[in-house]
Amino acid sequence: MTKMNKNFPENFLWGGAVAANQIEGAYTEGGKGLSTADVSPNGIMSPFDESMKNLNLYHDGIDFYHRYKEDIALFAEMGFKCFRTSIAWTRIFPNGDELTPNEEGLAFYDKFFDELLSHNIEPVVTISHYEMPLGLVKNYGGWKNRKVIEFYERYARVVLERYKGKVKYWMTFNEINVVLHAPFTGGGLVFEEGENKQNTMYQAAHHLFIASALAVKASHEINPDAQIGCMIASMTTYPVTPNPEDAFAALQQDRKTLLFSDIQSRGYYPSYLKRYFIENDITIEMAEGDEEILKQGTVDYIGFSYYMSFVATADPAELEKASGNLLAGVKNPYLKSSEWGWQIDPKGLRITLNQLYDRYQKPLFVVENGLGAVDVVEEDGTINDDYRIDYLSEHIAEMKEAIADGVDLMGYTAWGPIDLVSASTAEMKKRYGFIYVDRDNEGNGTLNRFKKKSFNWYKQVIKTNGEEL
Ligand code: BGP
Repeated sequence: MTKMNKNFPENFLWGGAVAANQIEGAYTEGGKGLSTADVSPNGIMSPFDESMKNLNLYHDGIDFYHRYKEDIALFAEMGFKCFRTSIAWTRIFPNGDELTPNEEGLAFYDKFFDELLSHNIEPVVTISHYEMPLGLVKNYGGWKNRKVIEFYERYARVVLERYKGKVKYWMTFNEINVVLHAPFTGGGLVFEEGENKQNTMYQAAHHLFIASALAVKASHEINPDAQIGCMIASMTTYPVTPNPEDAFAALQQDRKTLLFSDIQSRGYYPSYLKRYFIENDITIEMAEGDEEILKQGTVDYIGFSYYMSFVATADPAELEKASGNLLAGVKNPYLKSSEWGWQIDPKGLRITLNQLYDRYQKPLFVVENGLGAVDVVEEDGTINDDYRIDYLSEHIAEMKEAIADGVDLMGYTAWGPIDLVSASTAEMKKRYGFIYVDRDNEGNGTLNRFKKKSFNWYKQVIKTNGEEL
């Protein structure tokens, strides 16, 4: 009998993932302009409240801008093979529509990527992670406006060219499908009274698709050896019962996510989406040549975040009960939830990996996964985050199973290897790190870094290439 391969490949990219706006701080230093995240990190606060109250947490981040060397040394100690971060668009083009980039911003990422490379850590870079220049929102309407494609392409070309000798792995947009769920965060969208929101969101999504495809084309021209992927927030969905009506509701809910990777991976709009547009009175304006651009700009790999799974129901009464619980949706009685109601489902990761690989036959990259929790510093200074170790080891074990299923998996970057400001709550309280950052929700603390119990655990996982979990 042939032996089953349950090992991670030799060159597997173990690491961690962050976003510039959640760690860097220094939000007006180095010529940086304001981004959407600087004024409304979770997309809920009014983006045009100039007083920007209570945003000091976001504005300071964890001061990574000044402490990156110390932090990268800790990642190196854990044995990271790669580190996923984003470039803050507003460090390069402060308002978004300038003709020439800001050299000081470019120089910062040169130093940052050089530091990673000096420790043999590959940078994995998201070109845009929830932080478009506020100038593009105020003056152009964010991704509503086709013109923004041009600005994004200019920005993407500048960074792809500048860092071509340093960065081999790119992603065009973080969680691109979030434009349909958090339209300000995902697309810089602010709606007018009476506007057909659905139409606007899908129109913005179309512009994002074209922009993404143009960045993929640019990357292939600039450095054929680099790989550039999409990045979706995976929302694998189960039917609440075996009733075919519920099964169909789950299929439809999944498609709301998968349409993004379908278009970015296959290069054309799926027929189920065309039907959805007709039934929901959605008309997308496409320019001549768009179809060709989509075809030419298909991604090299599928990146995705995975935190939880979802449940769908066809019963309007059940749906009603689930509302107000946007992220968790309908409750799954078989799963436990995090303190923030995210339903923990390691097996769901194996299912997701298999579904995506069956669908695209392209390499996959788990670029976010982790547990947001409240950590307690004991009197002796230790932080015993066994719950985090359990969460991560159970998910990594399922990745191993998926590899044995035949899935081509490139790597795994745990979300927030160092505590950072949470995207959905804009707080420090919800922590993900292997490294604790001394800062509370009120902004008190030294910002000093401490190793949690999970630090040595993850180090061992990487050292044994996933053998010891
Ligand atoms: C993803 C985002 C990240 C990150 C993560 C955890 O959706 O790409 O930016 O924040 O979720 O979410 P949160 O910080 O809300 O716990």
